[in-house]
Amino acid sequence: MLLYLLLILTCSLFVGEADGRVTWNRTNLTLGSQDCPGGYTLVGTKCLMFEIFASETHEEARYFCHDAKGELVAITTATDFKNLVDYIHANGLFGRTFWVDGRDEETEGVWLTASGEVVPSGTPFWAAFEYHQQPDNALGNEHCLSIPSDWFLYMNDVVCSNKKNFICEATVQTQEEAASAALVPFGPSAVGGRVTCPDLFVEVGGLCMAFVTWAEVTWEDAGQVCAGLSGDLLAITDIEVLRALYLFIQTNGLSGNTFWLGGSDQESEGTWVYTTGEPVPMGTPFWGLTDMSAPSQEPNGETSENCLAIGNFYNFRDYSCGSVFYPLCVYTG
Ligand SMILES: [Ca+2]
Ligand SMILES: [Ca+2]
Ligand SMILES: [Ca+2]
Repeated sequence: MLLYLLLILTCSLFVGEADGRVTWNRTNLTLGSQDCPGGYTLVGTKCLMFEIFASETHEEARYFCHDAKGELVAITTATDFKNLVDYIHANGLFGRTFWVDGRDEETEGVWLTASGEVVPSGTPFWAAFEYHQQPDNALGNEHCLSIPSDWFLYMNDVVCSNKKNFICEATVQTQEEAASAALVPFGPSAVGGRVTCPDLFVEVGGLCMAFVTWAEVTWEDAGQVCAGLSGDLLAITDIEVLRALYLFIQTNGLSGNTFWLGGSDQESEGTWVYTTGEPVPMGTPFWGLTDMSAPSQEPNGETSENCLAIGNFYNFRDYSCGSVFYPLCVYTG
């Protein structure tokens, strides 16, 4: 693909030199940041088409996308997911349920895209209530992947013969996508090589974190504990850091613990800020869901819950600041 782009680039420069009157330039000929095939819109690094007037089964939706020289959109990184959710909100598309690429009909519980890529499991992708996370194959034959607005666009497995709106992704790569694919492994830790952390801290998502599982304390005291370690309560602003943290917790025997983060709305109800002064990102894919029978999204505690913690499935939830959890510190030096 890179070679192809280089070829196009070379050709366009050649055209420019060969004929001064030619008004083409590189942006006309390559898939630049504004350029997607007809009908497609650039969302993050992907060219997407939102089918809001068609309602099809998962299979029919797939054929529709093929006809449009695409495939159902594959969500394989937390950043892709966040870009998609943000775009849906920003463009008045919220309120629908969309099919996206992913099925587990070959092997129950093994979620693959049409091209055979693994659909990531867990947080921050799949809908998580307090004690339950999708996929659940609830009807016994839920083998297709959807992002329903009534579950705040978190992933859910549903019956493939349902009819839904859907999102296609152009199968040609954008320049940005080709560039980001070249940056392997993905994520903050890939930038600038390995991070060296002081004692008690471990590198997660490019940050030095301490999981203080020897002190179960209030939010206020958790901040003091972190200060004592030359740190601060962790502020998560990048969804890739939440993903890296989730994977670290799952693979290092830390699941089941609840940790304080540095977010609070104590100063002004509903305005969530970290102790670092940065705003706490709101909505999907950061904050968890409550009450599967009538879903709503955290934060939900109004003035009785003003402090941010992560437990169970490790999406954001507000708790009473007087609850006792473990501090999750980030090294500030
Ligand atoms: Ca389900
Ligand atoms: Ca509150
Ligand atoms: Ca809450």
